[in-house]
Amino acid sequence: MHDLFADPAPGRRTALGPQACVLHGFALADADALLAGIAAIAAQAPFRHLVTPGGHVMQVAMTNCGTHGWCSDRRGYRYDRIDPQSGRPWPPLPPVFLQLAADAAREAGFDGYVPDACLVNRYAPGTRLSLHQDRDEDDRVAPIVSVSLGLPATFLFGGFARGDRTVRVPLQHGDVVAWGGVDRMRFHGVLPVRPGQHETVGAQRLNLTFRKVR
Ligand code: MD3
Ligand code: FE
Repeated sequence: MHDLFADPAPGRRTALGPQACVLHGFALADADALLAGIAAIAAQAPFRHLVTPGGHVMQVAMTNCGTHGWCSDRRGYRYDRIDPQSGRPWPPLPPVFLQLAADAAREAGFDGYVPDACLVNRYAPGTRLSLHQDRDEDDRVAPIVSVSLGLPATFLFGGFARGDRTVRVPLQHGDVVAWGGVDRMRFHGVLPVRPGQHETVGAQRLNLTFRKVR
């Protein structure tokens, strides 16, 4: 594995594949509004550690907004309109979330992007996300747009088989990644988040992933 790039300036972009790119700093101007949105969502649908079908508790804490939320339990992975913890619908996508996702998707070459789900991931220091594909969405071509906030992290950008080589992609507060089309089904993961303090977000990394589920 090698580092794809060191620390590019906001406004730059890095191509990861034909239809995958990093938009460095694209969310910086909206970061505070996004953080306020996350706090409001978490007040309605608190972060929780889901159990995998194999019975493991996930290190990443998760919640959702939008018409569909990603859920996992002993029965499997799925999207559900109802938060199983509260019995109520997930909070709606805040307008600033929808606008940022559409703007980033357009910048990355995907016009008219209207996601119906946003999975919110929270990483404490030491937390990792193992290599996986996102395959629970009906639409496997529409882009997924991801926004990184708080502590930096290193993404693993892989191929179409689990054993394919991976490239390390450093991501920091305000970076946006969009990947769709031919790159949509790549394996990916996150290395353990290193301990630290972010000046506005504190000792955690937050990640929004926008998806088109239905
Ligand atoms: C896709 N989240 O929630 S998203 C997930 O940072 C998830 O929380 C991660 O994977 C997170 O399902 C990563 C950004 C990302 C980065 C590189 C990729 C997605 C990628 C490379 C290939 C495909
Ligand atoms: Fe994923």
